[in-house]
Amino acid sequence: MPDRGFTHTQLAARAAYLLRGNDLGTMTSAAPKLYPHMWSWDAAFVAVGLAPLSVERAVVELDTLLSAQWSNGMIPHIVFANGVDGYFPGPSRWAVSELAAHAPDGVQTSGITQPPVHAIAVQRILDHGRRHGRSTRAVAEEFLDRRWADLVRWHRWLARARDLEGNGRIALYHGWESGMDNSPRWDAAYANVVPGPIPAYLREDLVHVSDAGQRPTDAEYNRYLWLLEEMKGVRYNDEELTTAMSFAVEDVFVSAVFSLSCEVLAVIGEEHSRPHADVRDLYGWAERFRRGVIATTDERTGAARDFDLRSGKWIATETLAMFAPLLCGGLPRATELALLRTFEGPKFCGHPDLRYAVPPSTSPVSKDFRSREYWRGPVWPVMTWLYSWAFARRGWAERANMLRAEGLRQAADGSFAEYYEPFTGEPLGSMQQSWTAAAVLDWLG
Ligand code: 9WN
Repeated sequence: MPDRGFTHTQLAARAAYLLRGNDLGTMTSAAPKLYPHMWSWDAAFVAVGLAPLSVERAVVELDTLLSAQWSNGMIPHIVFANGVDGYFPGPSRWAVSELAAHAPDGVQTSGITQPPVHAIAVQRILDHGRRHGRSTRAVAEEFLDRRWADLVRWHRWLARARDLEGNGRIALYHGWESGMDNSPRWDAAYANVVPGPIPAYLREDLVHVSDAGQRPTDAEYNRYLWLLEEMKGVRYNDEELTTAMSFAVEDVFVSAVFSLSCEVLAVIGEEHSRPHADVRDLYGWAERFRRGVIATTDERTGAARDFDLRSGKWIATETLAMFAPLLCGGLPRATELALLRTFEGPKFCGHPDLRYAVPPSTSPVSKDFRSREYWRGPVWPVMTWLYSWAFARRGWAERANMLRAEGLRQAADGSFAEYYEPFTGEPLGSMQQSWTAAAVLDWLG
C-alpha cells in the first residue's frame, strides 16, 4: 500500500483515465498541454501502458508511429497531430516535408530521432495478447507480421547511419535525440556549439510550465534551435549530417538501449519464425553494441561514458547514463556488482535525503546536480520503470521489485508528473504526463 495518497486500485484507474484523456484518436499526446503531439519514445512507453488495458489500442499507437517512419528507416522523434498547435518547434520550423528526401507523405514529423525502446513495447503487446483470448492474440501477431520489416528497418538504420565508426555506439546530432535534453552529459559538447543567425522564435514551453527554472534555459534553447538550422542546411541528409553538425556525440545510454532492444526483437523474431537473416542481424547488433557500451566503461567501477565526436573527448558524468551496462549486460561479474552498488548506494537510490529510493537523473553528490532542473537532477518515473523492467529481464527480481515499489510510492500523489524533486517528492514539469501513467499501469498490470 502507498504511504500517502491513492491506493493502487485508485491509481490504476486514474492512470487509465489519464491515458484516455490524452488520447487524440490514433495517437496519445505525450502530455495534454506542454506536449500536444506524439513523441517517439513516449509512444513506445505509452503502448506498454496501454497493452494491459487494450492490446488493440496499444497496436494503434505503434501503427501511428510507424506510419510516420522515414523511408530511410528513421523513426522521427515527433509525429505532429493534425491541426494542433501549441508546441515549438512545430512542423514549419522543422520543414522536413520541403527539405528531407526521406520524410513521409501525408504526415508531419520532426527531423531527428529518439531512443529505440520500441521493441520493449512490441514484447509487452505480444505478452498481453497471449494472456487474452484468441482474437486479441491474433491482433498482436498480425501487428508483428505487418510491422516486422519496419521494425528491422528502424534498427538497421540505427546500426548503419548512426554507428559511424562501426564501433557499436550510436551517434546523436542533437541533445533531444538522447531524450535527456539538457543533461550535464551534453554540457561540454554544447559549449562548442556557437549559434549563428536563428530565425526569431517564441518558446511555447514556458507558457505551460510556470517556473522557467524547471525547463532548459534560453541559452540552451538557442543552441537547440541552431542545430536545427544546421540540419536544414544539409536537408537532413544522413551522409552530410556526419560532418555538418557542430554537435555530435556517441550516446552510451542509447547504445545500451539499442543493444537490448535488438536482443528483445531477435528473440521475438525467433519465436515467431521471422526471416533468419533478420534474426541473425539483430543478434549481431545486440552483441556489437553491447561491446561498444562495455568499451566505454571504467575497469574498476563499471561506469559508462559518452564520447564527444567533435572534441574527441570522453564524457564521464554521474548521471543515469553511467549505468548503461546494467541495461544491456556484458560487464565482468565483479564490475557489474560494483556498478550495482553505486546505483543502490548513497550516490543514487540510497542517498540518505531522497524521499523515495529511485534513481535521480543526476547524482545528488555531483557538482552538476540541480534538484528541480529537468534532466539535471529530478527523478523521471519513466526511467525508474525502464531500469526496473531491465533489472527484471536481467534476472534481478528483488532489485526490480524494489524500484517498482518505490516508484509506485512516488506516483501515489496521483499527479503523474513528468519529473519529481528527489528530496521533497514535489511533482515538477508537466502534470498528467502519459508515460508516467503508462509506467504505473505496467507496474500494476
Ligand atoms: C523535446 C516528450 C519529450 C520527451 C523527452 C523530454 C522532453 C522535448 C521538450 O519531452 O523533450 O523533445 O520539448 O523538452 O526531454 O525525453 O520525449 O515527453
